[in-house]
Amino acid sequence: MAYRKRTLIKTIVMAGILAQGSLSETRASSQIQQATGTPLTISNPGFEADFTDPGCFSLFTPTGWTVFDPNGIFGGGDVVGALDPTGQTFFPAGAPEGINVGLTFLNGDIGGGPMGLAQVLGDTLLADTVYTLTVQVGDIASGTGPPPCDVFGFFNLDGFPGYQVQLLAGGVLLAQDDNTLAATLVNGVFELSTVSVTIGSAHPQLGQPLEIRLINLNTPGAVGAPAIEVDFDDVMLISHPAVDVPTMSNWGLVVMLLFMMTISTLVARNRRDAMTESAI
Ligand SMILES: [Ca+2]
Ligand SMILES: [Ca+2]
Repeated sequence: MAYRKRTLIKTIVMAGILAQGSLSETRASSQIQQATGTPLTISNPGFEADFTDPGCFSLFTPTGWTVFDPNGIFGGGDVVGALDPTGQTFFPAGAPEGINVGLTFLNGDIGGGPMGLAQVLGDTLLADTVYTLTVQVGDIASGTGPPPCDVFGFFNLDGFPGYQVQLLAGGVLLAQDDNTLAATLVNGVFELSTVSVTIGSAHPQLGQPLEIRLINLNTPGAVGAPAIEVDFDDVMLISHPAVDVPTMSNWGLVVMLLFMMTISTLVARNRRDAMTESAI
């Protein structure tokens, strides 16, 4: 009798260990898939394709990008370009990637609506796929650039006009970061924005080209902190096949069911043997 009880306990413990092991493996497999997803091709993702004088900015539409301008404010004091912040007060730690960052400077139509940069990719929206878009978003600090930028004098870039990082397909928004970092960003630093979306087996935009938008919300600042510029860098879009959340699913659930069935069978057998021994 004592031997049967010890066997029952050992069996239950082993089944539990197997179930836990299966769940752990499923979880680890999912983590590896997410970490080794496929990077999608983005033209000039770090704004390094165009030359900018060291410590200075240049105004142009960065290679590979277009101007996102839904309200027609582009031009005059509303411009885009690139900045090499090396050694300047704008971003004391420099660019997050390479030496340049992309800039959106809106000082002509403050409060006149958003403007920014956009890029339509060669990849199209796929079913059963997880997309993760990451972008470094910068809140530039005030300062004066070295020659040849010194002719522009001091730039008061205190404050922050807000931003959006968007992922679209066929012009339809899939997911966005709507200014979530504004609460923690301070002048002179970049922080990482992450946008993730899971596309199921059916979606109206399947097959449509993916698009990334980096938007300056152009929200008016305060006295002394006009909130003009948002900077962007190191744009990455990763995709990987959608998998079930590794909780009580797939093999983990199967093993757990077997575990429960084993317990029920052993308990029933133990009771039957006990009744038999009692009758004897
Ligand atoms: Ca860069
Ligand atoms: Ca600022």
